[in-house]
Amino acid sequence: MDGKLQVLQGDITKLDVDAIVNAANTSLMGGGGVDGAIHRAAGLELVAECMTLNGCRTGEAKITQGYRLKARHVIHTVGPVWHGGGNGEPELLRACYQNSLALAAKHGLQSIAFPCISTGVYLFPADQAAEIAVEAVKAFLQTPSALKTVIVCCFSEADRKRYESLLC
Ligand code: AR6
Repeated sequence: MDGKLQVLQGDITKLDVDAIVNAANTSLMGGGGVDGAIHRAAGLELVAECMTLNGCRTGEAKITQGYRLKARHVIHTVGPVWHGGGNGEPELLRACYQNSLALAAKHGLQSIAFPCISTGVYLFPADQAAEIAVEAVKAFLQTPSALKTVIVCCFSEADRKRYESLLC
């Protein structure tokens, strides 16, 4: 592998990386969960830039500056809402990781941190989401790009252990 996948437990808004990924909604106007935490920490300039982006479709990704965050950029992606798994949810979640990584690489970013997209209020089953995330990141890291460090930033101990068990 060209780059490295690491697992951390903590608050993604505190990370000093080139980009943190936001588990946003299609409006990009902010919300609860990690989205709310990122907007609170970044300040109102973030929502002002988001207003210029015309939203974001599920599975796609858009980039902004990081404003008051330590992270230089925020990559906003919209995970699928879980409706039982037969509505393309796994493919859409994989696309969130792939499109966020491709956007980071296109901008020459070297480090990126992801939350556990869709596994909060969007109710994607955590085990399946973690498998998809790890597979998508590992596949991306097989191809040469500027990205050297990919972090999965777990909020809960349960998520951290879930990812650690997939990586060992
Ligand atoms: N740092 C890292 N992870 C966090 C943090 C944090 N500060 N806060 C929460 N998490 P969710 P979703 C974890 O619900 O399921 C928003 O309202 C959380 O424990 O934030 O993709 C948006 O606007 C969980 O593991 O995102 C959308 O409407 C993970 O982040 C909707 O929620 C994702 O939980 C998106 O739902």
